Amino acid sequence: TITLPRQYNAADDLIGRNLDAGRGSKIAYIDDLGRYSFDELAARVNRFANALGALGITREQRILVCVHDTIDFPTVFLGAIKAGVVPIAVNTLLTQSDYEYMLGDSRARIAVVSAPLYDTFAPLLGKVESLERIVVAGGEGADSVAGLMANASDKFEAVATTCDDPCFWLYSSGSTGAPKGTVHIQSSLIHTAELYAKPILGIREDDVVYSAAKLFFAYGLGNGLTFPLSVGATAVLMAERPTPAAAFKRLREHKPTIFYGVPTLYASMLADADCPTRDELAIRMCTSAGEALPEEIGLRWTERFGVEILDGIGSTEMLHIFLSNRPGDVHYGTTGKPVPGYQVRLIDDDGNVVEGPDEPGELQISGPTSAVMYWNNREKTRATFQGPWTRSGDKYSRNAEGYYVYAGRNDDMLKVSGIYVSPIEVESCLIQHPAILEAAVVGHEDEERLIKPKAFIVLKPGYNRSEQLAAEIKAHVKAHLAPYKYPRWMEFVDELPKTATGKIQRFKLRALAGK
Ligand code: 3SK
Repeated sequence: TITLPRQYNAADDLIGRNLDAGRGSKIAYIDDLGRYSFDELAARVNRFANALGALGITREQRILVCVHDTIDFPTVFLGAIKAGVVPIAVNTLLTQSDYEYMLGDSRARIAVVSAPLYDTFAPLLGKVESLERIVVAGGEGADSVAGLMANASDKFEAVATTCDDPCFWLYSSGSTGAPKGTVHIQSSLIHTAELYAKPILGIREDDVVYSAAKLFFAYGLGNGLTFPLSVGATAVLMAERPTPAAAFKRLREHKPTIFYGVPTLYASMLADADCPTRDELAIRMCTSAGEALPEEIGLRWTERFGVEILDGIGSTEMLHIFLSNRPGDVHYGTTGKPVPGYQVRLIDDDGNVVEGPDEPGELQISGPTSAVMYWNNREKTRATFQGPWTRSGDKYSRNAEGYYVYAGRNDDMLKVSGIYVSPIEVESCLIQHPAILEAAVVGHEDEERLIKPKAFIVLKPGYNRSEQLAAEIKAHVKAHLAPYKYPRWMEFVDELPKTATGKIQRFKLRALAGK
């Protein structure tokens, strides 16, 4: 690991190192509306830090950041950190009630939200006690990011935080209970670059990077913010949904050299008729995380583009990737080996360390980027952060050659396109539909061997099974939960398999579902 000075401000470091290296006029970011040099980024960050001061937001207070991938994201996120204010980056795809919970839990004083999300947040002003103001990113006027920055100075002395001070939060979800505010400290960001991005990915100043995973995810935050800033590379930001067409456009137009994706996107890009040829692109390295990359997708990608995908695993709690394949040593179908600087171990059901090959155990990680706690949640903090070890909830085995192989979750959580989905949350939504008596949701593999939710439904008497009813039920879930959570398949059954005490036997449903 690296040694940081006691007084350390992550935003000051990530911006300042580029100015000190004479890269002020080099392009730091390209978004859908423009190109921004490191000098411009530094000025924006300082203006936003000053604007927070003008709003009376002070050190250690929190702001919620629900912002699409545009220049406003690094501006707001780093501006807050530079001011010692703690930004909480949240998923832009969630529902009003999700945001209401997060605002109440965090007691964020302001929410900075992209213009298209304003209507979702507006009713929460006056409803969530701590929320004083909504600031619009990408808008105009007094309550926009641009408006607040217009009269603010572009000079700002970084707040003298220590390397152990709170820096930012991300919300992490579990199979039960509310999402947990995962508190990261100032030293964590740069450690992810020093341990993973530089030595494993080999990121360099002359790289142009493009992450299909958004900045509000821990994976995207490293990919599109920490890593490029750590070496002075250029990052391409894209506000829209990461469809194959949107990704092809950026890959063709900006010729990134590093592409960070997730398995679902790699699969759909390969299946798309407009998939570029090798000569159209400049990618030299690709990464995958979020869910295990099926071997077949990795092989097909490498065959088409002549470039390896480094499959790895990280977590919101560990901030970025701690187990990864290496360039020139990619074993598709495995998640590779531990990233130096992290220790991993597998723990069996009796609490013993698994020594032998091919034996499953829970993956636990120790390393300098671990979050320090879940905010306001002692019970779950104690269950996850155990001394130097952080429990992942993932089951893994290690093969005879030392490569780690994913073996499912310890809980019932599903990873859908790289995002956690709680089957229990989907079930609770399903049973609010008037036709449904009981519901159970499990993971089911699609034709690309990627997991999506499948629902088993028992209808109330008087309702008939039909395609139309299935479509209505899917629409009901999409309307009430973040849309990626809806069950892609629906099977009507007479009853659900249960234990003598009435607990749903998900393993039986998983077998029925085909995985
Ligand atoms: O999903 C992952 O594997 C991941 C990777 C990097 C950072 C965060 C996460 C959750």
